[in-house]
Amino acid sequence: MAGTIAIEEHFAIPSTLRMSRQYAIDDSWMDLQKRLLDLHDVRLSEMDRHGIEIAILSLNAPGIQEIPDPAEAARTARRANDRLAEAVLAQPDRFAGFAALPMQDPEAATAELTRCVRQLGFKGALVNGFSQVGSLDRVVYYDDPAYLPFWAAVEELAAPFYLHPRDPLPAREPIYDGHPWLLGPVWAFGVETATHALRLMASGLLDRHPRLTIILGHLGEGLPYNIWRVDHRLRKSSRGIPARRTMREYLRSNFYLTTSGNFHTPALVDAMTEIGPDRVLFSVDYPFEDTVDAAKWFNEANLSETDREKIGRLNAIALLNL
Ligand code: GRE
Ligand code: ZN
Repeated sequence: MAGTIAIEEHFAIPSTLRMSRQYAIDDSWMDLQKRLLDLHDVRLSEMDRHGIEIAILSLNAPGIQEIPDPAEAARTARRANDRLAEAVLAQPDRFAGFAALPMQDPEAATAELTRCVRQLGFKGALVNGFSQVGSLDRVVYYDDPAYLPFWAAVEELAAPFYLHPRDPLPAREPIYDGHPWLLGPVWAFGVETATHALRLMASGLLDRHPRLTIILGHLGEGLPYNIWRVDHRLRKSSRGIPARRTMREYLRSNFYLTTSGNFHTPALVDAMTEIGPDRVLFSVDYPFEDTVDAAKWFNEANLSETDREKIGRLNAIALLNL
């Protein structure tokens, strides 16, 4: 389809570039670097070739979340967001931005999100899972009560929060020892991110802040397929869960899912069935995925043209006020 909007599309600045190296396939690192740093030439021509009118851009992962010093995290986030603002200003009809946030310090994250939304015109934030804080082995997840004022600000700004994957720390996840092929986008990204999303839901955060919007990529990181069973077992034994509603209710009222890197129609149909066709958004995951794979699959998928227009364009326009 023409006029597609893509939601999870990444760039890098020189100081975050190396973080993507481990994810380069075979000898693609030179090319991946070029594509991550490029905010014009190849990026726009790929979009043109595949009918993508607008890309919502975000920093590469784990990005700011991997920088344990809060002051350095805040500085790097500002630098990345300023670079992104420049790119959006140069192509305001083709690009929009999601802010990178220094979640190591909830107050700094709130200030940077406010600056990005109010002054730079960004559409929300994209955060790469847990943050390392103070030292490389100390991690924090955002159901921590220290983040309640941050979430209040996110709700007040009406800014969607994209919870994007990162790998778990090896020291905390011995299940991957000796099986490095299961790390990253193959498997570990999805498990890590789905579990973080369930923590946010189960913590009661969405009862306190019912107008929060959280976006998940990769068609929901497995959650649509498993959400009934999660609630089914919670109904039998809830173990003192703080949340007042079922996890499926939160999924349907507070979440949006994108097609990034999951170009498979049965998975899309399952996501649409669980969450509804108004809460699914097209995305590629450029440059970690090939635009041609995403676009060809999406254009040919067995969907009604009404749903294709919604997922490809209209839902994003409504959610992000484009
Ligand atoms: C992503 O941003 O989702 C991503 C990476 C690295 C490899 C694959 C992938 O950051 O999908
Ligand atoms: Zn991504």
